[in-house]
Amino acid sequence: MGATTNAEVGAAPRFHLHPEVEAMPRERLAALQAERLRATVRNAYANVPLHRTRLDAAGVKPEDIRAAADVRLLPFTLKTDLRDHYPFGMFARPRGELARLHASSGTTGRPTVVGYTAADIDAWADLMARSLAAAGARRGDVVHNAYGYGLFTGGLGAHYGAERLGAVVVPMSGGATERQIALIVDFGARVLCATPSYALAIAEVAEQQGVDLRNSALEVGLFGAEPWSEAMRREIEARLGLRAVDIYGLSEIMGPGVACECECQAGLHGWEDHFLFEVIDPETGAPVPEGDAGELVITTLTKEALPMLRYRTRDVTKVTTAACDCGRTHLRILRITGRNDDMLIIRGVNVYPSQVEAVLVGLPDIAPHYQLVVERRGSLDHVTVEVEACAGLPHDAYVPVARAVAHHIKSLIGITADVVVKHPGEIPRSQGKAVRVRDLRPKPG
Ligand code: DLL
Repeated sequence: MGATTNAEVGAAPRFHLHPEVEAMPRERLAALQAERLRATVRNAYANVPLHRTRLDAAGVKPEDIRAAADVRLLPFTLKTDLRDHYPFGMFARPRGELARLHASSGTTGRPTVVGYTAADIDAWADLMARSLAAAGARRGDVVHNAYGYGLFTGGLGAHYGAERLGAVVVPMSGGATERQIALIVDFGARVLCATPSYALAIAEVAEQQGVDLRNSALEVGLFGAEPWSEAMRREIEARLGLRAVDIYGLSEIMGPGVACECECQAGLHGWEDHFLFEVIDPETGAPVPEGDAGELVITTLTKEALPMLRYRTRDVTKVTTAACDCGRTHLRILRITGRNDDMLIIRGVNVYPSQVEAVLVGLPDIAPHYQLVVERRGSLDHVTVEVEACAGLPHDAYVPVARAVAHHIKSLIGITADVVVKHPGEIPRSQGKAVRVRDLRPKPG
């Protein structure tokens, strides 16, 4: 298993679950988008007062939408719009016509609440099944689902998708890591769904227990819900003996399965028959040229209960429409570097936690667990990078290792950071989304 199996899977013929849409010529995809965009704007205009007011102010009527590019006529929607219209003010269907609600707690104030009709849940299951298949999952596979079940969209999103694919789902949720490992082995899971940080925590506990998951049936992992680096991908692949695939989504738009990597692992196919993707300059709102970094903006094309017009995700990425070796025609979102709001500015240098991760993972003597502590010293922001010693590293090596790590960070990212080496196990492990930044700066206002 392990590396050999990965090679075999990589050589397998590229399987498309929905071949007629996944390989649709881009001109036909654009025509489908135009038609669905018009219907979405019609739904939003007729049923959501906020959208109607904004569209009227912009002088745009649903009939004005003739091409996919006309999305640029539409006003943006922000996360604060959902909060301001808590709980159901942005829904285009009355409560009695909904099949499900999800919510995310957020760090401040009211949660963000999202709703789905039965048809929305059905489309989501299809897209998650398509994503699982693109990653290499197949009918009959045992899918161990360690995404949290509950208001978070990860657990139920992956669950319905795996069932739709015809896989056998183990609805494990996060936590009870030792039990997870036993069940992965005993049930012969071929597919693992988890956040990348939790996947690493599973690998670590397995190693401590003397269980070599590289010898298990695991071959494919769908990891997402938080930013992670290529270095982290290699680390997880080496320690779990599987192909680690990146999966993206957000509850405001649907949940997991908005975009997913295929077996080529060369960027996440954004499913353009259901969503319209743009990348904009966050300052001006203007589109950036293809391949340039900017903020991802997503418009839903089929959602009934919660149509979203040009939702500002705050996620920073690049996209490409270049052909992929898998034969899918849908554009690829390159790895999400981080969120606008997670970006730190250290002495004028913009830094995302995932960039620090890329430097840390794979360095000798330290384990791939870390946290950034940000403080205000005088008028400047200062960052301390807390890393963890590998088991067995002698104490008198901690200071020289810290110095070496600081040197790598300075030379590769260009920032000066204090580095503190903690004892093995001292950095908190996540069961879901990892907390990468402890921000001790005074809150504005
Ligand atoms: O995290 C949905 C999800 C569940 C995606 C399971 C993938 C797997 P939210 O809790 O609403 O939804 O958080 C969405 O998480 O705007 C990104 O900032 C971040 N995020 C999600 N996937 C990725 C990824 C789920 N692959 C927010 N890479 C998004 C980087 C990601 N960031």
